[in-house]
Amino acid sequence: MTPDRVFVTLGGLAAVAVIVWFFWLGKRPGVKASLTSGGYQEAMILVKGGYTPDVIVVERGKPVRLNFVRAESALCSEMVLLPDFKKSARLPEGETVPIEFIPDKPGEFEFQCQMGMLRGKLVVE
Ligand SMILES: [Cu+2]
Repeated sequence: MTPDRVFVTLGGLAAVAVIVWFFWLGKRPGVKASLTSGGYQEAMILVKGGYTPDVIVVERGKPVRLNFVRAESALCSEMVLLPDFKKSARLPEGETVPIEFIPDKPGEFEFQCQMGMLRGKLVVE
């Protein structure tokens, strides 16, 4: 291997390491739900090839309203499930579908499509 090949190889490895760190290991801070006049902690979640944002932070004990907006027709995202809160909803394309519940225990709870391919997380503090 010539020195420039070694350099390119190391550069490539470094890039892979950064990508792995960013996507799998890096701690994403999440988006804090905003408190609205009705006393709900609300967040808008875009459903399109995934959930955006995919980490929502809320406070324990206060009612939460997650507004899912599905902007695609892919079957995969037709339903959203929050198994820990026994909630699920069908998401018609283009409509805003609120899911309301009270997070009564701290922790991290996943929400997902019915096949578990799209995933997001609710962090209760
Ligand atoms: Cu799916």
